[in-house]
Amino acid sequence: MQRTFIMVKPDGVKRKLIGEIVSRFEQKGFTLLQAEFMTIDREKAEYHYEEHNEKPFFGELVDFITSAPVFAMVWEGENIIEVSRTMIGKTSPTEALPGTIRGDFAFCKEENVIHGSDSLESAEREIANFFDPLKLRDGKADYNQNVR
Ligand code: RTP
Ligand code: MG
Repeated sequence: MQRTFIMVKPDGVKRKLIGEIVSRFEQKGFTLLQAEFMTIDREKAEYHYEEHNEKPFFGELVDFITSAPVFAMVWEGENIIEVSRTMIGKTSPTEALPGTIRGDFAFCKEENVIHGSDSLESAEREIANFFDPLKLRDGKADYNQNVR
């Protein structure tokens, strides 16, 4: 069982896509462990996107993600890191396929609705950046309701 960090970005919150996104993850059988609206400070945002800190778009990326509240979540499920990246779709709207979240809702690369961790290491690191891992809900009680 894996955990991952999923975040509805400021554009997704403004466009009222939280319900749609939570619904897709629930329908897939994944379990929500933690969720919170938060306005990210620059320090947390720069740490979150640290791998991009040399890129020309880094400043604008941090400006955008700190510009308005995000809806941050921790989800759990089998192979959820890889599966959630598939559900989210490619970074650019010109490549994100219909049926993926970005394919269905995003129309620009800089504001693409949702973030999902891309590896076990980044999931652990990102969850710890935004939540106290010791306070995560135990989702076990939900699992017998999953359709498999
Ligand atoms: P994310 O981390 O937000 O889930 O997105 P991702 O893995 O699909 O893409 P990543 O390569 O990690 O890039 C992080 C975010 O930076 C913005 N970006 N802008 N202007 C550009 O060329 C450019 N390239 C990337 C995107 O908003 C991307 O989601
Ligand atoms: Mg990324």
